[in-house]
Amino acid sequence: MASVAMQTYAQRAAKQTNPAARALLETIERKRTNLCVSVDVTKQADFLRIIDTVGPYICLVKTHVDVIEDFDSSVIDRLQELSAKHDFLIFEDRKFADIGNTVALQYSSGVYKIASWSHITNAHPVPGPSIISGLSSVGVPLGRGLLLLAEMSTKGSLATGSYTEEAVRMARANRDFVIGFIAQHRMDGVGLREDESSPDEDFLVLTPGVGLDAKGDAMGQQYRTPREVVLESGCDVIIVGRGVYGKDNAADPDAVRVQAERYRAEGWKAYQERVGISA
Ligand code: S5P
Repeated sequence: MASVAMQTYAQRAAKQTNPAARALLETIERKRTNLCVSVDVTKQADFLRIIDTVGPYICLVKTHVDVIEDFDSSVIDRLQELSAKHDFLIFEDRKFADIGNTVALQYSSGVYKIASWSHITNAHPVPGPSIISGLSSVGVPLGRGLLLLAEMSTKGSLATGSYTEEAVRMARANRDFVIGFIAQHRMDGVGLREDESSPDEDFLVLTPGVGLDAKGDAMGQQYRTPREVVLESGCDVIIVGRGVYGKDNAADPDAVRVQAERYRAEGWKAYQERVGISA
């Protein structure tokens, strides 16, 4: 069998046992898009309008639900309607980072009840494996998936070297719930000790810090192109925020649609080149 990076999304979907990972890969294949749009805006009307506009071009929407100032539970109902209408999954970018007991409460309860609507969420590995036990006690019965932040896109990130390797080891030990990573590169075989043989593993790599027109922002963000991310670094999903909806939250839907189509096309072309499918 070819290395994971050379396999198609459909081939990889068939081997996934976690329901969220399988659904994401199947959606990517069905819609021919590896674009995830990150919708970081503060008004629910802007949030829902942008998602309705980009919906046809994405496999996944990434949310920071706690930045919505006028949040109420109807936002979640509308988000779920849009997810069904446009056939995409939902990823709340919560970046959990506490002890198991606390993260289980933050994931299941509070104002947002993230586990009840978000197919995928993520966590920093910094507390060690107990963060996965806490989150999986809530997420596994619901068929959810977890991504570990193995690397970050920001200048001066501390998530490098042995920290990244330990994150991959933690994921390997929790294959039922950890479906992959937020990272800048493929993680196949990372962190294997000399006496360990290379396992047959397929972790998804979702990658933020993607932009076609800028190299970064004024607060340490760094951008690479879809081609660098998918073709050169072997990542599976490109996560794009401001590159799609701009700095102006009220951006004209036509302009947002054009950018979503553009990132979708670039991401898909890079994938086709990677696996050797002619366009
Ligand atoms: O390393 C990271 C991890 C994440 S999840 N770097 C990131 O930028 N992110 C998130 O991706 C960040 O929280 C934001 O929601 C999105 C990038 O947004 P953009 O507007 O810079 O594309």
